[in-house]
Amino acid sequence: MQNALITGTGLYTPPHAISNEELVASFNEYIRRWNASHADAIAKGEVEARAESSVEFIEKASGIKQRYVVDKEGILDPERMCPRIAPRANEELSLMAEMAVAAARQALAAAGKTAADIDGVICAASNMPRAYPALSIEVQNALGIAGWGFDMNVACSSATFGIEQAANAVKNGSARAVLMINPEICSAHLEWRDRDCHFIFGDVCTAVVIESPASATVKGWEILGTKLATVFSNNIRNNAGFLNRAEDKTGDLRDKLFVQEGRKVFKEVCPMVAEHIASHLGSLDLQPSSVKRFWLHQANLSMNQLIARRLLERDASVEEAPVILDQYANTSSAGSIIAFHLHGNLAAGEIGVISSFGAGYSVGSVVLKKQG
Ligand code: CO8
Repeated sequence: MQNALITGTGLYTPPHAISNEELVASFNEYIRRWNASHADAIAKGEVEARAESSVEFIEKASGIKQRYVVDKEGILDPERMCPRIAPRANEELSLMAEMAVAAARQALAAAGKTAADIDGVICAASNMPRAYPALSIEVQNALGIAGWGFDMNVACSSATFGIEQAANAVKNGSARAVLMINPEICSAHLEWRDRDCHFIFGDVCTAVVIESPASATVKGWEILGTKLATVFSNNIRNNAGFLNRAEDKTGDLRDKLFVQEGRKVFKEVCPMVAEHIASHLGSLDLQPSSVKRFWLHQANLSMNQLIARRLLERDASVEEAPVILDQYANTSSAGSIIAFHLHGNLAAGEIGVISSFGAGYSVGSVVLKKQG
C-alpha cells in the first residue's frame, strides 16, 4: 500500500490583531470597574479584590505577544469582553465556513487541485458553531465538492487526528484526495475576564490537502506514519453542551467556557509528547536527531522548548522547532499546521514531524519526508 501525501496547505488569518498591551489595558480597566463596583463587599471581606494582568507576565509565562481575532472591539470593550459576531441566516455561508473556504482555496491551489479532484472534507477543530448540519458539509457544498464530509473534535490535537483519518481514506482507496480543515474561533469560547487564561488564544483557520501519489501533480510531503494517543484528564475542560439547557443550572456558568489547570497541563503533557514522538520515530527506524524540523502545537513557548530539548538532548534552534505562537497565540488545532504552512520548506529527502497535543489529554504525530 502506498503512503499518502500532503500536497498543499492554506492559512486564513483574521484581519484584527490584539497586542498584549491592548489586551492588558482593556482587562485592567475591566478589573478596576469590577473592584469599584464591589468596593463595599471587598471592604467587608465578603469578596476578594481582583488582580490586574500584566504584559510582562504574559510574555514570560507563554511567549505570546499578540493574537488575531475575528472581532477586536467586542473583546476589548470592558463592558463586554467577548467578540461581537453578527448572526447569519441559514441561507448565508457561516463565519467558520467562510474562514475554512478561504484557507481551503489556498490549500487546493498549492496542491494544484480543483473541487472535482477532492472526494472528502474533514473538519477537525476544537469547537463547532452548531450541532448540525456538519460544518464540513457546508464547506463541501460551498466549494462544490462531491463525496462526503464529517466533523471531528479532539481539541488542540484535532489536525493530526484529522490527517490520519484522511491518510487512511486515501490509502484504502475510498478517496483520491481529502481536504482537512481547522477553523478555530477560540475567542468565542474563551473567558476574556479571567486573568489566568485571557491571553492564551487566537482565531485562525488552516487547511491541508492529503492525496494519493497516483493523483498528485506537485511534489509534496510523503506521510511516513501517523500515531495518535489519548489519556483522560479533566485538566482542560469546557462543559458547554446540549444538556446545559436540561440541567437548569443557574449562577456561575464559568465552566461553560475554556477552563484549565495550566501548571498541571504543562507538567503532565510535555513528557507525554516527547515520549510519544520518540516512540513514533523509533517505530519508523528514525531518531529525533535525524529530524530536520518539528512543527509542534503552539500553546506555550517553554513547553515547546522543553519537548524539543527532551527529544534532541540539547536546545532546539528556531529553525528546528519554529515558533508562531508569538504572533498567533494558541490557535488550538491550527497551531502546528500554521508552523508547517509557514516553515515547511525542507529539502528533498528531509524528515519533519507535525505534532499536536492538548485537551483529552490527546497527542498526535505525523512523520513526513519531503519529496524530491
Ligand atoms: N498577569 C499577571 N499575573 C498572573 C496572570 C496574569 N495574566 N495570570 C496568572 N498570574 C499569576 C498567578 O496568579 C500566579 O500567582 P501566584 O504565584 O501568586 O499564585 C502566578 O502568576 C503564576 O501563575 P501560573 O502558575 O498560572 O503561571 P504559569 O507559569 O503556569 O503559566 C500558563 C500559566 C501560561 C497558562 C502555563 O501554565 C501554560 O501555558 N500551561 C500549558 C497550558 C496548555 O498548553 N494548555 C493547552 C490548552 S489548549 C487545548 O487543549 C485546546 C482547548 C480548546 C481551545 C480552547 C479555546 C478557548
